[in-house]
Amino acid sequence: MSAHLAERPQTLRSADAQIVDAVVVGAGLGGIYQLYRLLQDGLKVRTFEAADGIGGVWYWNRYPGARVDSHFPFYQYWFSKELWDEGAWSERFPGQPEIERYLNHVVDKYDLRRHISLGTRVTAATYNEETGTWSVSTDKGGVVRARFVVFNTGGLSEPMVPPFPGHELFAGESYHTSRWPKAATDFSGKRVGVFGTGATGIQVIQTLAPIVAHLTVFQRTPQYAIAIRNPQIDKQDLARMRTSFEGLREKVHKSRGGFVYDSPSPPRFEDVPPDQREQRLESIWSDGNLRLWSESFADSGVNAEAAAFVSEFVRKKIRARIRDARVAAKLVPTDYYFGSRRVPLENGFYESFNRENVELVDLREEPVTSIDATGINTGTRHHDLDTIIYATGFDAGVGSINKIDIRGIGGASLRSLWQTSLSTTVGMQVHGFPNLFMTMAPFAPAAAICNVPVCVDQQCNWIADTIGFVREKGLKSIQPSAETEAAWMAHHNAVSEPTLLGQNRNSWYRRKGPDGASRELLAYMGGIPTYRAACEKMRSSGYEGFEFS
Ligand code: NA7
Repeated sequence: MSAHLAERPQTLRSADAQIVDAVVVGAGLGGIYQLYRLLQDGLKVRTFEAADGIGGVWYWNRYPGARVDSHFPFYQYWFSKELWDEGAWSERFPGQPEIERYLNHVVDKYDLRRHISLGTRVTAATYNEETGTWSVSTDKGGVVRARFVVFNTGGLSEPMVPPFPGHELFAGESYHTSRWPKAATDFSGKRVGVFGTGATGIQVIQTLAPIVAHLTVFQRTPQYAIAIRNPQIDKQDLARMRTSFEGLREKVHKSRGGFVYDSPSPPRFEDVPPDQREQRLESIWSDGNLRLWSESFADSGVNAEAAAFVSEFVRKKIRARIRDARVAAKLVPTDYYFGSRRVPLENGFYESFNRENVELVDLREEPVTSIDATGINTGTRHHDLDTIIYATGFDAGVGSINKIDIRGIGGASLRSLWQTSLSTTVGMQVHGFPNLFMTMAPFAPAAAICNVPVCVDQQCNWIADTIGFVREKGLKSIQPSAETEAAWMAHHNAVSEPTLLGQNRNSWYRRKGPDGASRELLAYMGGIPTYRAACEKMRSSGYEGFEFS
């Protein structure tokens, strides 16, 4: 127990609550490393995880075709060379089962399981100003008291199901991709409808198209998807991976998006002669990963002319793969730039629409009017279905935290505060909520503009260092001042809003209001190096601009 927790409030009897130094909420990629790091630092930690297993999104998203879209060897932990060397990856883009196995391996290797309460959802966390501690309640009825609480609850974990009229009347099976059952599901011979053509919907559609009797795809916004190249990883690849750790770790942490490409920094659009631009994009396209998003031209994220050029390049790629020009016209985006929304990877998605058993319904032309016992009504048509799959995404950035009743100084509710004014300091703390930390939260690159294991590594380390600082100095609490938070938000808005991604209001990178209107831009677009420098400055200055008690 830490020295600070010895000063418990009079009202707390030891029989009332378990006492630890820190509570970690979530046992996904972030939570696992957060727990490991805090244990390494000598804290007593309790982790709560709502799921019955380890893995976070890699536990929940076990839908057909689920696969990571960060390429080998970048989607893994960066904290241990030994762990890195044990990596036994089989594909360049591993599937969900392989990543779930990896995360379970990490938990067992470092004997973390005994610190984790599975099947236990945190429902509330209340700060006590007098003691500088948090009381964390769970749905199992227990209360744990801790100096620090860290929400590693994931930026994309609270599913969104559209409130279509009558959806509860459907007599067949319905699934949301991120709450997929563990029991095997057999779709052969079934008439299946899929809502959503984001990264998830694309994976589901291309996987089910050859299996089902009939597939109806309900599309609202067409995507610019990149054709994936996903070869097997062989022994030589793994051997090369093992020799690359140190150099790669340094480079990846300085990179813009959490990947390192074996190529010079991209040139600006105007610096590439017009007759060489297409050739440049062809060469990047053949990589079959997300590189086209970040490396086409140095300025493609802010220069509309460059973005238009890349967009047309991808449109041509899509059109070339679809036989029916009318179907192609529906699948090709025309009203936003490539890269101004999350870019999905695909593997046969477009060819799915050349199949007799696959039908595309453009919801912009014929919106959903209702769902009934036997299927979905759009426009004047009825679609008979046995199964509806909702690949409709998440309450991004805030959903998983807002589900918990978090009360800070003076009993202020974080959920209510964020309803009117969403703000964080470097995406990891919030003024008014001392000793509370979070990863993958709004206004950091980790809000999904970065290869997650890289950004989460940096965030978990910053949080652990900050907690270490408070403990070393014998302080009770730390929180950013209101001015520090306002300054971070002003910086975020200044660097993120002017980008093409910032200007596209039709994307989950922006929080949606209760009225469906697009609100704050969640993703920090200033790049990982700038972000890391800002965090490091806070740490090395002894948390200048923070308040202590
Ligand atoms: P996304 O990318 O948020 O995609 C959700 C999809 O669902 C998208 O095509 C949406 O259309 C569609 N959607 C959402 N609501 C509706 C309604 N009401 N009607 C019809 N269609 C709807 O989530 P994913 O799970 O695919 O991917 C999330 C991230 O996980 C991904 O970016 C990777 O980082 C991994 P819209 O585009 O909003 O018109």
